[in-house]
Amino acid sequence: MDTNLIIYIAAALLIVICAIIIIIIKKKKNINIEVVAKPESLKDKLAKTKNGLLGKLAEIVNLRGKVDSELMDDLEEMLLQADVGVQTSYDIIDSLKEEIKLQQITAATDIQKQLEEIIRKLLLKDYGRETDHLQYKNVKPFVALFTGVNGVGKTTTIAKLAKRFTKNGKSVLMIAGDTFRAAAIDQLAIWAERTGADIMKQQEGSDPSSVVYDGMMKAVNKKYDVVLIDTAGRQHTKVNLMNELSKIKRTIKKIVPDAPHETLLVVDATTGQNAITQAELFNKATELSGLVLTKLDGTAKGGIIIGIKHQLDIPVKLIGVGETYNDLRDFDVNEFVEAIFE
Ligand SMILES: Nc1nc2c(ncn2[C@@H]2O[C@H](COP(=O)(O)OP(=O)(O)O)[C@@H](O)[C@H]2O)c(=O)[nH]1
Ligand SMILES: [Mg+2]
Repeated sequence: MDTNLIIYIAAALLIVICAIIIIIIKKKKNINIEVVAKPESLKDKLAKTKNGLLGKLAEIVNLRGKVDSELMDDLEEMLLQADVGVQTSYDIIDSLKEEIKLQQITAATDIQKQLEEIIRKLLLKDYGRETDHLQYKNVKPFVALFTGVNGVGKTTTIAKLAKRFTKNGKSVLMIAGDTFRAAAIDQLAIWAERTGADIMKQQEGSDPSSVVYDGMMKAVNKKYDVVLIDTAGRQHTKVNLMNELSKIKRTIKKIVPDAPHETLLVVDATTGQNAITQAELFNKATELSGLVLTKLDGTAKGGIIIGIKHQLDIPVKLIGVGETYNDLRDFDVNEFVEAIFE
């Protein structure tokens, strides 16, 4: 055969093979692309709280013009309305007065930067430089127990968290410990399917500790990375709540002695100071390791974050700022302060 012809055929074959390889790579890439909406910035999500604080601040500063006791009273009222909490608001105003004296500030317009720094310092003092994220490193299975009253966002938070873990290649088992209503079990099962997690469930009305036991056994035997336990929100009395939560915890510990690694109370930020009351009640019933503050997107009461650790000494670990998977964020002091003040 003519050597030229052989070269032509070889070149043509090479082009065809390259084209096939490119098509295969492109197809694979397409499959792997996950369609996730671009996360909105925290600033957008916290717009209502920001307006409640900064919008109000601008009004007050314009009205008063100079630094005096009336300005201070207005600022304290503003913090209280944003649900910062009585003691924390008082402490912030106290620090502000000191700063004003120290730096000899006379114009009300210079207050904003001072207030921002005081709140940042207060939060950094409460939280340390490191943010208090979930303690899931170096433990397997990582076990997180979710508690909280009805409708605060426990099941949704579990779904968002499950998605975060499965996206990173971790195996997740959800346990349907809310056996109070059949709908609660079904809701969790749907989320498990959507997020690529597995679920352990029993029928409505069964003992929560029994399903927790089965789930924990499965998690250990099948070597799951993460276990997320849902619980019922409705409890008739404090005594019931206390008994049920301690029984669930004892059951978990029978199988994994150092678990649960996180006992999280989910609270709805829109309920303001009521969230603090719930945290106090639950913390008495069972030792909490952290809080999840949900629905911060829909409220001007986001100032509650500023006061909560100060008042209760329980850190906010996660914040919920909407209903999509992207809307569960680790709580970060600097990111929060910047979202509110800039
Ligand atoms: N806007 C908003 N809605 C949320 C958030 N978290 C939960 N929800 C909604 O709150 C409602 C109750 O949530 P669910 O998880 O069923 O509460 P549970 O009873 O504590 O399990 C649902 O409609 C959720 O979509 C959040 O961070 N922002
Ligand atoms: Mg639920």
